[in-house]
Amino acid sequence: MERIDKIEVVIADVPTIRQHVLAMATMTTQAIVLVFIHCSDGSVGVGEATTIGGLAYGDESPEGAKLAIETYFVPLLLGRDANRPAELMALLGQAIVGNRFAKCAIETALLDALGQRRGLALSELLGGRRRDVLPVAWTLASGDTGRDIEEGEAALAAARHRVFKLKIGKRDVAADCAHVAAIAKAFAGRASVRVDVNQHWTRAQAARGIAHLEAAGVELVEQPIPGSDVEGMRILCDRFDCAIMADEALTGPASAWRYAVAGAADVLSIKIAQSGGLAAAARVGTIGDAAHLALYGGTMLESAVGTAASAHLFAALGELEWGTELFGPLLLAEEIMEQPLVYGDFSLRVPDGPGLGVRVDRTRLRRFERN
Ligand code: MUC
Ligand code: MG
Repeated sequence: MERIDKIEVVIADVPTIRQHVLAMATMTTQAIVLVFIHCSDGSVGVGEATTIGGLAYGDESPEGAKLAIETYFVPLLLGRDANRPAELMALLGQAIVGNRFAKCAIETALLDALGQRRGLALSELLGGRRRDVLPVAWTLASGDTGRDIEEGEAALAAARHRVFKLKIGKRDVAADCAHVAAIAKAFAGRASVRVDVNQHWTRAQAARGIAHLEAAGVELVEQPIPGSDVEGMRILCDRFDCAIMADEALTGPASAWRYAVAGAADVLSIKIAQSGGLAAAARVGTIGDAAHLALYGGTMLESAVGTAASAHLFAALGELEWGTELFGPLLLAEEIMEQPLVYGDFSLRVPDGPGLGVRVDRTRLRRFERN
């Protein structure tokens, strides 16, 4: 048996290519949280617990995830059989409530090491690939309409992205809708436009805003109102033709089931960390499938580690009708991997090679590590 010998948690503040303006936070750096699991055969698996905007997005912060892993996860895991990720995740599930991002990082690192040991890509461990490339949307969120249009034009010209997600909810509804309408007009017939309100509207604001957005040609509205308002989401799904997507609402299989039963989403955004890990995220997908909901591959703006892990899962899932937004590494101004992920032809190539198929460059990472 290969034992778990050591677990390291690193937080690295990596600058973004421009300010990223979301309803709940403006990012100029991303706090990347990486977990390295060292095994007795010399293999090292890596996973990611990155979130957005400290505690502004969800209830786990980078610092909290590091503290939780070092204080509570490590004593449960040291010396255990590294070849049994599912058993170890069950152990963590019994001993530790919540902490989904931390759990995801541990599970990813264990699967990465197992894949390296067995010579299998993570997607093979997760059931096998149905696809080798994934369509990738880009988020226009510079905070300026003209700049967003320029950025979208460049992405189209480079054949990088032809689906744009606009982040709204920070300004008043009329200003946000005017911003979206201007961008939708600029790209009409060339790219599609979606919005993400990140829970910032009330029911009344959503009713008003979505009517405007539909008229502007927006095809999908992500989490317009708080995820806790299941009934409000159901009303919006019934009322509007454009697709309504659940994101923050989905904190694992139980929440997906609740949403499916209530008819409170047309589309589920599957996120590995928000779900509590890769296996839990796969179950969110299964529930969506069973309820005839459409699926989408979401991101928490992770580095190539979490992005590759997500890509392996999304390559193995059923139909992803709305594609993915696995662009996290492209938002980072600095490379921290030995080799970058490969983007092109409006897609991300799912990495080949054992495990995650990507390796962190520890020398590059060190420049951004917190002490
Ligand atoms: C979210 O809420 O979907 C995804 C893209 C982006 O810019 O932020 C994330 C989080
Ligand atoms: Mg979202």
